[in-house]
Amino acid sequence: MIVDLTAPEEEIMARMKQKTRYNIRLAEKKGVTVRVATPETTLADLKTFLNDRVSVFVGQSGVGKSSLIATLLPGEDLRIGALSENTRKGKHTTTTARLYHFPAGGDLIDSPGIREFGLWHMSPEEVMYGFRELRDIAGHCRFRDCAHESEPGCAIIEALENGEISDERFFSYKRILSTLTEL
Ligand SMILES: Nc1nc2c(ncn2[C@@H]2O[C@H](COP(=O)(O)OP(=O)(O)OP(=O)(O)O)[C@@H](O)[C@H]2O)c(=O)[nH]1
Ligand SMILES: [Mg+2]
Ligand SMILES: [Zn+2]
Repeated sequence: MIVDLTAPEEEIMARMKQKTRYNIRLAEKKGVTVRVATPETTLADLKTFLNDRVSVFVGQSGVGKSSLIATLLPGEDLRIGALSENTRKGKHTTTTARLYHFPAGGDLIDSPGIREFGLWHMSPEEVMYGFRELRDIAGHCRFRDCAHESEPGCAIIEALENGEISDERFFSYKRILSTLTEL
């Protein structure tokens, strides 16, 4: 069950990466039923669907997976997270998957939100690789493991000060790096 209570189903499907759609078809071939929960989905629909089977809620951080489970299972104490003030996205409140039992039958797994760009497995070096002009300049930093923060002999900081690289690109790089270390 894909949970995204922010948009209609067609829009959610259209927003998905091709690889995600491919994986969904693969899962369906193996007998997994994939459904999308949207603002139109009623609690009654949901209860009927979840009854007598093992389900897992997946969806971006902050779409309300844990909130839905808290509504379905009022006795359970789930962590619900506020959205980030800046991005209006979730802050990866649920960090591990957990299975809940319905008294009337059926199990439901709450899972940590998937990261929007699927970058969580990347190292800082791999992120830097995507920023060609930064990558070339970083090769000239004095220290090989330079974090380009305030190290002496940092070629990136020098290039920023000279205007050789744009602040925008550098901050974009920094922002992606910070999402990798959120957890
Ligand atoms: N307005 C509104 N806010 C909601 C709804 N569902 C959840 N929220 C809010 O959205 C925020 C995130 O909810 P969570 O349930 O923690 O989201 P999640 O999908 O479990 O997020 P992760 O655990 O980070 O993957 C909280 O501030 C909730 O109060 C909803 O239907 N409407
Ligand atoms: Mg959660
Ligand atoms: Zn540097």
